[in-house]
Amino acid sequence: MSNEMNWMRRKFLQVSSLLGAGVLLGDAASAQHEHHQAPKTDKKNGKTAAPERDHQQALRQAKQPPGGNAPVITPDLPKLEYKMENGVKVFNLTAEVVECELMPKTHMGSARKMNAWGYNGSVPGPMIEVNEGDRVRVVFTNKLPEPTTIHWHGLEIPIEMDGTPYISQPMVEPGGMFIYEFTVNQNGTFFYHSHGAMQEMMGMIGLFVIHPKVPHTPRVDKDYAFVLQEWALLPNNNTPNTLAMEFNWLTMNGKAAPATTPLIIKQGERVRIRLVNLGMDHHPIHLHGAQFYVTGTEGGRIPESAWYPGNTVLVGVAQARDVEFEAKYVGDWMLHCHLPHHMMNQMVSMVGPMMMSHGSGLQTGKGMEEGMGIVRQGNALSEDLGPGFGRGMGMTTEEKNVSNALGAQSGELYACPMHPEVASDKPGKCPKCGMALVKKQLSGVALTEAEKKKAPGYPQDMMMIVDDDVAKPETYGLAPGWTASMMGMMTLVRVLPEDKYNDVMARVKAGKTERPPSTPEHKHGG
Ligand SMILES: [Cu+2]
Repeated sequence: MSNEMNWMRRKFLQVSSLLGAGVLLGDAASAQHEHHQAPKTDKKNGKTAAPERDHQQALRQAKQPPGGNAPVITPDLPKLEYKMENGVKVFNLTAEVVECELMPKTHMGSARKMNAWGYNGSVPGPMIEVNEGDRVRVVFTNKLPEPTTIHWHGLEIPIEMDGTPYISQPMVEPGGMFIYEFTVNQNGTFFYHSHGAMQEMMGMIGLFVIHPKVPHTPRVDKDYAFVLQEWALLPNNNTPNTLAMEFNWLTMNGKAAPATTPLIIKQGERVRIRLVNLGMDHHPIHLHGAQFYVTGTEGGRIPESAWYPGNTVLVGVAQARDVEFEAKYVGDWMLHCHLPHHMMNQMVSMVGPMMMSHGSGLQTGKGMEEGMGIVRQGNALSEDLGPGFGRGMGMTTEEKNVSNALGAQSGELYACPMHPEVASDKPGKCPKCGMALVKKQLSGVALTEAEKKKAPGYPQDMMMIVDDDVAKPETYGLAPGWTASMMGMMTLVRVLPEDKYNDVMARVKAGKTERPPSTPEHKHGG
């Protein structure tokens, strides 16, 4: 009994001291927050819209190299600004509901929007980038409808700052605040996240990158970071189903390919890519066209003697992996999770690739049995056993063709043996070297529709071409139809020769997107 009393008393003191340190300091910090980074809030529904992804972001970041290290570039994701106050880097972080867009509206369908939970109007949250030895203060506000905390994953900091509910701190109630403050004595790729499993699956994670005091060698020219996430979005429903065990939308920094923004690299540059995973699945991330070395984990830098080569790195749940390579070979190289279902959009059972709408909706909160795929009744083609969403969510969907690429490539292709970029649908000579063009591909119409249908499983029907709809300066010069092979947890590493690199970077700087003249203008992200 007296033990229990002691525990209660200790707990009370602990909580009240934390309240004193964190929650009650709110006013000044709150005013500063409003001034500092006011997210755009839609007064009608109280949701905060994700900030317009700025194509010049990478360039702005490049102007502020911290500690002599190459600044970290987070395509499609903002970086959290800070203010210096008496030698402390002060960040303001607000947990809130964020309406984000996995894919913009295309001519194939409406935008895929999602009501996720994130930080400062962003899912995942904005990157926090600091230097080893920094004193960091994060003024945290909770605008969610339920309590939360922030855990600093992998950081060796005092227990009071660890963000484990009740164990190290009281929950931060809706409308409440908490001040996290610590010195960072490590370096590497870390992250912050809510310490509630369901909140994590609603999107509550962000990158926390710490640069070393002395840059690692060999120095990298470009340093990128990605958060890998997965979402279960039921048809006609924009709220992630956190109970799901199967996921139909896979994102890198909050975007599903082909809406991910390609990495623009000059041939010869040394590149680091940091990958962080906090979901239900491990992701084997594969890079085309270059061998890399795994140079870091969630525990920081790996000694060079222990680096190992590869082209696929398994980024397990709650892990970080850094890979580095020299961009020797020109090309638009894919970087993607190699789980087959993670290189697709909307790929769950037979819902169908990228299908945007259905005749009838399905609410979240179906029974546990349906959600877990436990069959209760029915025959082989019943609602339970037939093609359905997830592991049999008790809902069937008629299979239908959604492709706009099937049979789109009719005719023949002729290319120059010396200049692979020269291609023509007619025989002729290369304008660059005068060599005769060689037939590379036969017509794709050799089989009749009737003949095709004899093959079991036809059509797989995975291709959708939406080049114009996702065009941005970084996609300039990609091969027509490139979006047909870009889906899910995927992006492009574009290694360009110097002249093309300069051209694309100038377009990025100018925010200039060139679309074919036939394309009707439309606003992205709207
Ligand atoms: Cu994956």
